[in-house]
Amino acid sequence: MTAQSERTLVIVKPDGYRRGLTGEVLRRIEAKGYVLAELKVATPDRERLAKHYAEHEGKPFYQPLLEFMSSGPATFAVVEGHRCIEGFRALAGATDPTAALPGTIRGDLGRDWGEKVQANIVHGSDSPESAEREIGIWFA
Ligand code: DAT
Ligand code: MG
Repeated sequence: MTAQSERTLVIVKPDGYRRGLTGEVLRRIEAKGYVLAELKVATPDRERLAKHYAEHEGKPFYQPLLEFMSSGPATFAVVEGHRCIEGFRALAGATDPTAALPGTIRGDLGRDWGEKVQANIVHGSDSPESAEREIGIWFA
């Protein structure tokens, strides 16, 4: 990692993996000019998901979120590049895939399936502190 660089954790969630959208998401990350530093496929376990989503504990969508996230394989990537945290969040689009703008991953590829949780294809860290914390959870 260069001095100018930054790292973020990207997850192609189980809905994205099941729909065969992993390649499309990774393509957009690379087309933007970011680098894939680490990559793996794994089914997220409840213990690490609880750490990852600790900020949402107690919210109405928390249990459905853990249920959904542990429902099958996901792709984990450490993405690198100057301002990639903000940049990937822009590529991903708004949390609600129905409202997410066309041109974004969630806006182009996601929708509301009427479930209790937003199945919105991707996760991206929201700050340098979150990124290092989350990379530590999934790439320990
Ligand atoms: P983001 O993934 O855009 O950073 P977040 O951190 O607020 O959003 O929430 C984590 C995930 O939880 C999100 O990707 C989908 C789900 N979620 C968030 N808010 C929700 C809501 N109001 N209803 C259902 N699911 C929600
Ligand atoms: Mg978040």
